[in-house]
Amino acid sequence: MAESHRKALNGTNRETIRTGLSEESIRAAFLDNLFYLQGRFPEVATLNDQYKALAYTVRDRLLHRWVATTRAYQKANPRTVCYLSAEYLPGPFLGNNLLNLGIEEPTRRALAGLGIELDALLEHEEEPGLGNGGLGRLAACFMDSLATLQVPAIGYGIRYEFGIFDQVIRDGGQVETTDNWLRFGNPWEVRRPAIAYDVRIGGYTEQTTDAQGRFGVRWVPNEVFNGIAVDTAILGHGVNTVNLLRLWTAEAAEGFDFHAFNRGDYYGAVVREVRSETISKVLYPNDEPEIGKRLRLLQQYFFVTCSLQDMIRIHRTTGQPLDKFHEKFSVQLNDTHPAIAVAELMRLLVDEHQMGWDAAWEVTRHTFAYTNHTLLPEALEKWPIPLFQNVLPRHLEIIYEINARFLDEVRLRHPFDTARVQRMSIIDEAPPRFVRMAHLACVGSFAINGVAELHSRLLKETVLRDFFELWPEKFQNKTNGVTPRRFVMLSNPGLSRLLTRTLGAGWARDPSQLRVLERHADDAAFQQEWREVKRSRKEALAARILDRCNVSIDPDSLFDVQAKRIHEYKRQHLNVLHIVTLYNRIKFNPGLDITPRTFIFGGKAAPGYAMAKLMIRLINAVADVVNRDPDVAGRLRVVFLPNFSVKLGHGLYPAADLSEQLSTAGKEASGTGNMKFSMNGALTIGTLDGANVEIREEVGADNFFLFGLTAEEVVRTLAEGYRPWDIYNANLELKGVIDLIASGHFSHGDRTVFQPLVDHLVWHDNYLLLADYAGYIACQEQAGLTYRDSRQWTRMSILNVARMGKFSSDRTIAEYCRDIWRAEPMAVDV
Ligand code: GL9
Repeated sequence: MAESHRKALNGTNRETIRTGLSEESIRAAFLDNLFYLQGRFPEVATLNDQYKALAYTVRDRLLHRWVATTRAYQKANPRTVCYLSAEYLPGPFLGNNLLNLGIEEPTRRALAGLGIELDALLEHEEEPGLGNGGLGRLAACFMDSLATLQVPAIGYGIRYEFGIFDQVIRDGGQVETTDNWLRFGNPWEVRRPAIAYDVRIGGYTEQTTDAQGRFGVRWVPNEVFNGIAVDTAILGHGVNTVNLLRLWTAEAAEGFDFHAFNRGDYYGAVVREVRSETISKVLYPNDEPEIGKRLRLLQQYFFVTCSLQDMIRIHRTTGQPLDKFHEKFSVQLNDTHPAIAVAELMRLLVDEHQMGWDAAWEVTRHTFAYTNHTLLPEALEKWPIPLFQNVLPRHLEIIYEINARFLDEVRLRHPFDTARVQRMSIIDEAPPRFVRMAHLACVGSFAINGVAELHSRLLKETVLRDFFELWPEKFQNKTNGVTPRRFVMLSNPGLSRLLTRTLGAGWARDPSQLRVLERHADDAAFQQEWREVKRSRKEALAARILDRCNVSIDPDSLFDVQAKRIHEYKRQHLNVLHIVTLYNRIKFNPGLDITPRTFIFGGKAAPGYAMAKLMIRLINAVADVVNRDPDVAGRLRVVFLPNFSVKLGHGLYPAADLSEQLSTAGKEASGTGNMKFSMNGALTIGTLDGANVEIREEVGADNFFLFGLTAEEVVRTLAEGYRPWDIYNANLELKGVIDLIASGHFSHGDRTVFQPLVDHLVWHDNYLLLADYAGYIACQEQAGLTYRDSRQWTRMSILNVARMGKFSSDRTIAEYCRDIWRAEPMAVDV
């Protein structure tokens, strides 16, 4: 591609500077951008100036493909996937775009010629933290795979001015600071002031009659503001396809309320502007929905209406009537956050475009598909009716109408089953009454999916059971995946080189080719190379940890890593119970011969989630004592790596030996970190939960450390009257561990600090840590012993990588395209 591209443009200097892929063009472009876009010359340029000059240089090369893609789409008018997501966690763009363009090496040389190190610029980039965790990162992996598979797609979302908070660890606890990611500007985005839509809020509705005497409804809002498109180019790997990530930013409608200004109310006019701009100001940092947060509902409606209005505008440019809208677009709802889209599309079609209700409903229910990402009942979004009515009065009317028709269908199918009608209603009638967003999404969608086999099965058996009984044909599974470009090629260049040398370059686009590695699993020379790659990543991580946390760790020790949001169901505290178990064993038996381990944690806690914050405190407290204790030195180290992010993940996944996937079975919908670790040759210790089940199936039971109750056993144990107190008293080692934490040993003698956590464990323990404790400890012992047999461990590590092909997000996206979106790839020429 690069060659033909160069030939086609073998012309003026200007084209070369904007599009050329050679070292010389890149260097010339870099200097040009430094000068004309920053007003800088090399001698005075700061690191940030250099970073931006390079980013613009790369962006020019994307723009060129972007325009070609847009042209091709306009001409062919293909079916287009629209992914609606309140969160995206794309990670740093520079390295990924260099990789996908295939120009990392010439760029490195171009900069070296100027005395600049590419790695320093890569390190400098601040990532957009526009998501909380797995759900937002999944959306970003999907955007990568859609472009790589050359599927026409638009990702719609919110351009939060402040993303997920920055986490600082102060005195052992989490402190949140604001993430001012736009401080130095964002070179990847292109603002499109001409693509702007009205967003109405509040007010009331009234009946209208038109000239022909037809009734209609007019929504008289009490506030109107604008959503402006801010676009980012998403380039596929090794192709010319550039899809659009279109994020909306809020502005006051006329920029300024001249009416108020003329009345002399300057302050009021400015305040209105300030208020509208708060809509896209900040990401809600919870991984569970916020009940009753008005601003959150505003955000959801804001990006949904802008996105749907944008789709309608695009559809109209094709000359097709609106009753063909669903043939042009397939719209995926990433969880219930955008579920208001079902009512909003009805409103746009019926109220704004004068379509009849039945015709509009046909379009709507053929447009949307819904992905559920969680089984936790407390995480199912619902909005109190008074709030909903206040913000979206017209939508509430529409939802009542959708619901009335839907419940008629339920009654027809199940006459006299009023309990079922109540359970299924979009409205929860328990005062103050709520709108159940998952029900709205199910009723308005033609397909509903979970994100791993187990999760999809449990959805049908539990939270969405009634819907499954009504519409079994709507239900599907789409097991999550992650992009091997970012999470192997970009994060782990050493492993990538070894894989390419052994298998050829095809594995990143077709990871089934990794299977060939199985042949090398016992090859001593290959094993040696494999270990050297891992070793170098461990050294790099050790250097980073020394720098950031001032803790020195031994790259020969087993790197035992747990990186994910901090949550009771993910059970980071089970990991801590293991650490303290080992600590106690060494204290009681100082000569104990155990496999030296470094425990590494990363993850943020929701700012209002006290128990999760206490878990962070516990990890840091244990780290503090363990790392200082000469008795355990050389055998145990504990590190909490602050402010986990996509970027930190790049350094973490490749360095891990053991991946901790400890969620209580039935609670983790899928997990995606589990995939990133295993693809980089870490072995998993985990429960039969989420995608762990399928990972184990793929890599083989012999290459996976399994422990814990199954989802069914979890339900049964709780139903039979679980008594953690009995387990605590029956297991002396466990009792010793919990008592030590309770005694204040890790809290300078203060027995109160961890009391809530300890009490919860021994009296309630609804995530069944104590039930799984003994099995976990035994399994960890097995893992520790296996690690000592480095041939065996390496063999298992190679087999993990060889058999992880299924978990490429390309496979996931191909399945969505085939089974849900009916979307086809379309090649783009430049
Ligand atoms: C999540 C699930 O909890 C994960 O198990 C799943 O892998 C991802 C992606 O499907 O979605 N749902 C959810 O709300 N979050 C998930 O990670 N939370 C965050 O994104 C913080």
